[in-house]
Amino acid sequence: MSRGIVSLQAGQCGNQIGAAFWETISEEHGIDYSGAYIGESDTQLERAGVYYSEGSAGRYVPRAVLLDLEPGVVDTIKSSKLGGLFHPDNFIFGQSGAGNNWAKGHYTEGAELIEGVMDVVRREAEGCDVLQGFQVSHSLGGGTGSGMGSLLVTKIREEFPDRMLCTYSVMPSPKVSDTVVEPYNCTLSVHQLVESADVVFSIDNEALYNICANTLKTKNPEHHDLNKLISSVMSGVTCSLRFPGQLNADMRKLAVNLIPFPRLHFFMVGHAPLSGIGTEQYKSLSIPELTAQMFDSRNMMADCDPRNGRYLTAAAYFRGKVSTKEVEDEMRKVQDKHSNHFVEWIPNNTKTSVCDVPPPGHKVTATFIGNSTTIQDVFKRVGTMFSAMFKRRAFLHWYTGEGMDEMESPKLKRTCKISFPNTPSTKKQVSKTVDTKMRRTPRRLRSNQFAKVTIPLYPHFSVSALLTFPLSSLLRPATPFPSPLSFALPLGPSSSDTVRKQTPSRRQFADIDQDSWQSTL
Ligand SMILES: Nc1nc2c(ncn2[C@@H]2O[C@H](COP(=O)(O)OP(=O)(O)OP(=O)(O)O)[C@@H](O)[C@H]2O)c(=O)[nH]1
Ligand SMILES: [Mg+2]
Repeated sequence: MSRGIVSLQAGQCGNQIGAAFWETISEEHGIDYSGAYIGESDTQLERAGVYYSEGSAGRYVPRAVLLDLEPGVVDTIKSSKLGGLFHPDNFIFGQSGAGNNWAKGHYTEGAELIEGVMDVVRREAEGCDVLQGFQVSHSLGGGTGSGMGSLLVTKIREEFPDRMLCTYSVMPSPKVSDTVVEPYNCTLSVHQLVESADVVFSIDNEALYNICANTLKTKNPEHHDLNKLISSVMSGVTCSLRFPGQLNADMRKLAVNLIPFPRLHFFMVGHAPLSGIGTEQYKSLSIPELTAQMFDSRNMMADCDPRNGRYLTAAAYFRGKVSTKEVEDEMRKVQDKHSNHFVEWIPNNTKTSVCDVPPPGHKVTATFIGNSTTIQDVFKRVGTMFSAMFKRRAFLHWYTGEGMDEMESPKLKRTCKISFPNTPSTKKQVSKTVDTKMRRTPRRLRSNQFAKVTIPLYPHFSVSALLTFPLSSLLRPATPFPSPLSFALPLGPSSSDTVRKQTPSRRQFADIDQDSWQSTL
């Protein structure tokens, strides 16, 4: 009897990383593009039921739901070699798109499509012998994956409150995308994920880009290159659900062991080995080497350095024929050597899992999951860009046009939600809650609804780094909402600065980031 997982992929990014994931695991389970089993080992099928349902004539069908608000990407997957693998009824798409607007994905266009999606989700969930949970892949920067993806997460949470819900959420980076409203979309989504998801694997496009460019020496990395990294992590994280092993973990065990407080469930992930083209054979793949690589900040798929904070908890998933004892000894050694990077108030805070089956083409690999206080650096990066625009109310009309109130909020309050027992000096605050009044559209949605923008705040061990988001800018806009005239002649000290702020570019993001970051400090 399999403990099934239903996989959902929303928007362009979600569908593209979802497709890469299914391609990777189908190869691992010996399932070809028509759903037929062509493998050679019983272990490939033993737990295939976790991700695949069995169709007629022994056909394996991914328990996947593919959704988007525009047909393009879903059509591309349908007509690709992988297209025949999926159930034709599980492709759900709209026509209009969300146009990078979270509000369209969450409240208007997405809300119209969501019931159709939930019908398919229910059918897939009922088809499992025992439902273990859900995984959602999406980006936080666009309109569909972030807006509709987070709506989906909320709906699933309502309908299946006791099932595990984890997301693979791609954080935006100006290095990969030049969509200016991404910080808004990302912030609004994170707020939903704090409340509704059990586990969020925070995959940062900035870090993926750096890995491709610096470690793998890929010239001009593209989505395809980033997605290969993501799919290897997704495959690593899920391997012990999919294959029998010596030391096993499931979604709930992972969550129980890694999440000391419910809102602190944003994990950074890493993978080893990562080697540049043609250099693999020069590297030793011993357990110590793999472990060292796995903990290396350059292998982390979040653009932050774990040495600047502390791990609350961590997990390592080894794949291949390795000795459990050697792995555990090595993990203990790392922990002893770098004890100052692990909080001391959670004894034995690393979890190890060993799965015998390596990914094709490798003898041994390792995937790392860390619940580190430094994940706040990623939020901080997005938050800095958010507040730079928000204080000028830039682009807000796109959101208010969909019925959201412009996040004006004179009486925002900060709430300390969790207190950390026995935490060193800075235990006083770990979360901030900002109540933000947002009125939905009276046409299609409830009016006068209140939503909270709630951002997790990780306990950090230097007082200056307590801020996760520079939310102060969200609390009270620095300038009044600009009039049409001031839009035409925007605010700003010099005319060149004005022009620069009117036409945001990648370069400008970098400037804004640095300036505001310095002023935050
Ligand atoms: N890693 C990765 N990131 C992607 C990919 N496609 C898009 N992105 C990122 O996702 C963000 C844009 O979101 P999309 O997924 O394209 O948007 P969407 O969810 O389809 O929403 P709309 O198109 O706005 O309706 C940007 O930050 C992109 O850099 C991909 O294949 N891989
Ligand atoms: Mg799209």
